[in-house]
Amino acid sequence: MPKALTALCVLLLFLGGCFFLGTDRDTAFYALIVGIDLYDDPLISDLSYCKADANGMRAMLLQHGWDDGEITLLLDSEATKSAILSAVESMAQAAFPGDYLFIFYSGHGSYVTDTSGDESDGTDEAIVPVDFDTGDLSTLLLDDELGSALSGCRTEKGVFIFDSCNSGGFIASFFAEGTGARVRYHDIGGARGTGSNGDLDIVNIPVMTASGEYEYSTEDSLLEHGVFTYFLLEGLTWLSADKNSDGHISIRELFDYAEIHTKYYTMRFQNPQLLFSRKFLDILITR
Ligand SMILES: [Ca+2]
Ligand SMILES: [Ca+2]
Ligand SMILES: [Ca+2]
Ligand SMILES: [Ca+2]
Repeated sequence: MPKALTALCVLLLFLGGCFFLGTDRDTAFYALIVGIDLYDDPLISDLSYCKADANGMRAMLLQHGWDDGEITLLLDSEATKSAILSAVESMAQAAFPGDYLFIFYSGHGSYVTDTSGDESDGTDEAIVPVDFDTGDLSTLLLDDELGSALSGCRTEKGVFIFDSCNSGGFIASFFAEGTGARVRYHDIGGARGTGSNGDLDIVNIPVMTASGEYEYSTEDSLLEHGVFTYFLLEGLTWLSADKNSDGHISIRELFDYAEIHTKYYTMRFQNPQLLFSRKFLDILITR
């Protein structure tokens, strides 16, 4: 089913910089992994595989050399708006230049009318924390708020991954400026889709989203995961995404692998998006 709310829709997955350069002993690693299946508000449909996504991503980090102490895991009732924001702020403040930040979110996503004027399409995209109250839209976690939590962050290394509906709106519209053609890459400081508004490019850390700005992100009972996350995990587990066969998986390799499989599996219902900084596109995801 789509990870969507009624008028609002969400599937969001922050899956980020998994693994990193093993040769840099001084690099500190910070991961935040969030998965929400069971929502407090009875008006919100529960999801089935977001915790599986989060647990799968945690296992993948551990397999690739992360230490448990480097990973903050928030599942279901733990994943309140304040807990998520505080974890993001803590990571952003603790990281020194060159440190690695990994954020992964799987859960509902949504959008609401933009009241701050930062969105050319008039809607802010959001993730839906477990304590979201359908009677109070301020309990959503807006892309603006995530951007603020990252402000002052001193590192540009890592990756953020969102497996949630409308998550492409954290980056930009997937329609190219001028031609209107669909795009999948958005270059910080270069060519990108329309509607880019600086929500998450406040730092230069790459962002992967499971779907475009106006799309659902889906989970699947055969895969027992969000579709995009399933293919991310597959690409990492068997190093299937290692296109140049160097034994490591770069952000570009991982995105390309999950993107093409997600598009085929969903018959182009879902079009993943990547925001990248050219100088960091080939940062390794595997340590
Ligand atoms: Ca928007
Ligand atoms: Ca915004
Ligand atoms: Ca936005
Ligand atoms: Ca490679």
